[in-house]
Amino acid sequence: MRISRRALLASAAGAILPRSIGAADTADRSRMIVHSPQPEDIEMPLDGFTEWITPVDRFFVRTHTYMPTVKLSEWSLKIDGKVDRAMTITMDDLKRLPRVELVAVLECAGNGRSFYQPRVAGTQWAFGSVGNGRWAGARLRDVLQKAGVQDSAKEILFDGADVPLGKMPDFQRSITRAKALHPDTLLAYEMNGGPLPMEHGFPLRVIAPGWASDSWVKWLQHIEVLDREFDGFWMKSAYRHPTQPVAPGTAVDPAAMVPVTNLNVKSVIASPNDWAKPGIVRVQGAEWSNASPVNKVEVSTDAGKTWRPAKLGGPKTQYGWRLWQLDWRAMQGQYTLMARTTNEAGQTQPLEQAWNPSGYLWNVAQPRTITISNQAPVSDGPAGGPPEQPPAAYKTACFGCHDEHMMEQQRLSRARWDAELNKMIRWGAPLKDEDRESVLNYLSGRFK
Ligand code: HEC
Ligand SMILES: Nc1nc2c(c(=O)[nH]1)N[C@H]1C(S)=C(S)[C@@H](COP(=O)(O)O)O[C@H]1N2
Ligand SMILES: [Mo]
Repeated sequence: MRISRRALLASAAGAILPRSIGAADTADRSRMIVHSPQPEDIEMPLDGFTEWITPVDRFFVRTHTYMPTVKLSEWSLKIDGKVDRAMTITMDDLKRLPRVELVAVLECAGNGRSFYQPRVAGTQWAFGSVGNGRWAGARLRDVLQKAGVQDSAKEILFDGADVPLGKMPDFQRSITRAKALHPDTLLAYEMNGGPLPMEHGFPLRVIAPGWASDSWVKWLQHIEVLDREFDGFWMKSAYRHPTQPVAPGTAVDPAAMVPVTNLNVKSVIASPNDWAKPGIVRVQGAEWSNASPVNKVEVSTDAGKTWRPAKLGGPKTQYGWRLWQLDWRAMQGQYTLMARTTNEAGQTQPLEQAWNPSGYLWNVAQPRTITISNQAPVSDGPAGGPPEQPPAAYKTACFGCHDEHMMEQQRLSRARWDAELNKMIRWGAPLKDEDRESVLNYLSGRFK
């Protein structure tokens, strides 16, 4: 593919950051929070939680590497592995299968990562690496049945057309046989009534409703049926979380953790954000869950001492989110607002967040401080003095694949920066041993 040569060049030379790889995308960045322009990680701001279906130009984007350019005329889907008939199918073949449409929440496992203490490395999402989409496509089950899944099948492995940077492992993800054969697991070619936009996986992506979106592989071009657990990096090292409580800040052996699957029950307050005028204040937001629909949200304006049910809106669907609102008579003062959701299975948001090493599945009923006054409070400007001069080695070693957005958003201890340097060197960052100390000093001094 065209991109691989450029990616190689970028990692070898540590040179210019390619600006426009892939097709133009439809997200309106001026209304989004940009964590990294390339690879592209952009977040929906809080007001997005007032719309039932998240429009494409407001939908968050998460990419581990540069977005590929996929031309439908050159695209096909290969299905092989433990099947009776390995095959390659086209979009026309897919569209001849029954078309299924459903509304489902797409949420990154790392949504809310920036709130974890101690901080962990990764995209520093606040609330908005989540959206509610309307997806349509063929059932994965129907495609797999065409190929004939053998009895030994255990996992289904997905690979997209995106090409890794440097020596970074290719983004490949597997799901269980049971999830793959579930009638709601789709291969979607449509989003919100139009063709799947490029940045959301054109021409085809996996829809694994109720599961975190790291399983919703984009730009899908290869499905392999495996008779074992897939042992690639993005299954065995990344996207794993502990099943037992762990002490905050501790390192946990990936072998002692399980892959992230189901989403947690969760709600977000869209508004008010931090200030409102006295009077009737509309508290509103969205709530969602996994395969068990949400059916209740309670709101507290006194830091959890008392709770009142909010009014639900937005149609009820199995996997989609619902909107909610409560009109609150607010007098001058400082308040702590919370919203707490429960699903039909009786799962409810915790009041304390358990910590995990990669900052996944944040879902605490999060206290939000709000000032009720006639005048907006003056906020403090950004803290910190003028930036230090970075060592020369930093520029050559660290700007071949992405710019400083990646570093800037992190707030890490020296030990965590050290681990991050190891990861980037493994992926191909050209950092010489003798320059390591100065780069580590810079990063841990500046982004702490
Ligand atoms: C070979 C390409 C490449 C080079 C060179 C590189 N990075 Fe990265 N880096 C990446 C990619 C790709 C990501 C995004 C990974 C993802 O989204 O999962 C990333 C992400 C990051 C992140 C975000 C946290 C994370 O682990 O995803 C940090 C911090 C970072 N890089 C720091 C650095 C530093 C410091 C250097 C120089 C020592 C560097 N990078 C050099 C490819 C590179
Ligand atoms: N091929 C491919 N699929 C992918 C990814 C990726 O980097 N490459 N990122 C995954 C992750 S971690 C998330 S959160 C979602 C983001 O989907 P979106 O960009 O459509 O919002 O896509 C998933 N599918
Ligand atoms: Mo994600």
